[in-house]
Amino acid sequence: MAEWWKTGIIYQIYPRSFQDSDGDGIGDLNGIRRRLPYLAELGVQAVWISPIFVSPMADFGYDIADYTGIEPMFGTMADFEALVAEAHGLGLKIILDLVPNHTSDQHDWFRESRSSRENPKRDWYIWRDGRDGGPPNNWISNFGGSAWAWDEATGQYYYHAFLAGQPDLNWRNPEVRAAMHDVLRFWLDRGVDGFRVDVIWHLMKDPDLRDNPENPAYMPNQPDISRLLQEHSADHPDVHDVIVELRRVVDEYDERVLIGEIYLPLDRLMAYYGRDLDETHLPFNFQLLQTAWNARDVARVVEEYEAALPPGGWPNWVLGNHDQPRIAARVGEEQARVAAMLLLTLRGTPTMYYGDEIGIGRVAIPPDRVQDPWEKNEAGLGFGRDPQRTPMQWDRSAHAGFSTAEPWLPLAEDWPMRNVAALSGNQQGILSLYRTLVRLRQEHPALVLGSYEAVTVTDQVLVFARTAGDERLVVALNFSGQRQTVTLPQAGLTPLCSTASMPLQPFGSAELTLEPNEGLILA
Ligand code: TEU
Repeated sequence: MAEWWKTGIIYQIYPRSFQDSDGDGIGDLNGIRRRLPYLAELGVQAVWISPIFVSPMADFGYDIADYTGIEPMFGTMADFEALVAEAHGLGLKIILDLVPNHTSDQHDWFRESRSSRENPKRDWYIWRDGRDGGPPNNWISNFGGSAWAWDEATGQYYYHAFLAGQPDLNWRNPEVRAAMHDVLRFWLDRGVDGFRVDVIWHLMKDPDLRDNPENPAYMPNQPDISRLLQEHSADHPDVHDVIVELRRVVDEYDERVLIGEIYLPLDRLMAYYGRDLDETHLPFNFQLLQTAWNARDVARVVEEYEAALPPGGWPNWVLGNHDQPRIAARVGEEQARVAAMLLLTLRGTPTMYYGDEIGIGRVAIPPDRVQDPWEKNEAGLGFGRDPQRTPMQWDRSAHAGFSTAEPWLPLAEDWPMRNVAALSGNQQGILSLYRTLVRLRQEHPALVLGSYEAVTVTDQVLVFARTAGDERLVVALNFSGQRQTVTLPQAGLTPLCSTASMPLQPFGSAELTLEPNEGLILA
């Protein structure tokens, strides 16, 4: 039997936006508990929950003030333990979001570190003297501006790859590594099934803090961070040693998974499987988020990714997360269905993002409701991540059944029609399509464990085959709004599922006509 993280689907929850249980307009753990049966019925295997630890919420939980405490806004440790127990009872795994690159500036470690230059925790963070009256080097924060904050009291700068309220830990200090290993064990002891590790490629930086080079391809409409190539501030060769150590901790326990969040080109990404597959089990593959949405580019990305995988490295695919525009906002409602079919039929573990299964699309955030600190720092440039973080839409009751209070972010306008209850009764709806696709994965091992082989690629259509033993399934995806005809590898195939809103049409020949925006699975 293959490992659960190879055969199953991962479902990401942004906890502030999934389900509120206490009427403060912000989702919480007891809300997630209430919706576990929905997730089990949807057929996903694991739930990855964005950070739920004590946090001042400057970056909505990605700024942690206590790694082993539950944020009171989300609930209590008892609520968390109940969540894990109930999830396990339903056959669902729980993956936590570990943010080891930086803490909150409210973390006790940082309070101590900044209290004096002599403090034993001074070296837990990256402190430096300034250079020529300015910061120690030219590094830029991911949210814009210098990545160095001046600390008046001790007369030095500290480094923050993200907000000033998110100081980077010094992973070259063995005490930091040991402390973080204890954090992992704390949660693994409580039955957690794995971690998604935030910005794992950032953990080690150039020890000499050399200036980053200019990015020759920088365009003024890009974020400030893109002015420089992150040559010395991230993806340092030494990072692999610390990931091997993290993996060893995870491997002290049975059947756990280590997932890395990594935004890097393919060749660099693959190094995060580890030389002996001893780093992350799944280095997140964001290729589909970064490629143009057309048959040729998607086919090329799949081909290149498959070719780049190290021997034994298990593939994975991501179609959305809390940082990236939603798939339906990007490619439109019709192509979002094709994308769903692609995600669930490619070779590799799929990660779904909450709300994509009901096709949440573009949500306009009025200026007075902006929450994302990045949008506040670099306003009006369209980098804001709030549109992909709006509340889940459950039913027609007030606030879409998400909360009894006004939610922290607005709901998508079409929520009265686009919600789980309404779509559950609609055979043609996107939720039914997702359910069918998940069921087909469960019924057809070829879709999970089979090989991938591109069959036909045109400007508009991608046809590929998934083969395991004597089972062979063919997937044909029309990326265009026009009807397309392609020749299949053989005649006499039977359609199993179509994204088009019409009954399956049996056909006998090898000539296949796809309706506009139609994806088809055939056996
Ligand atoms: O994101 C990492 C990251 O690189 C982001 O800057 C990402 O590129 C950006 O949001 C646009 O896609 C992770 C978390 O997922 C994000 O929510 C956090 O803000 C960030 O780390 C800091 O912890």
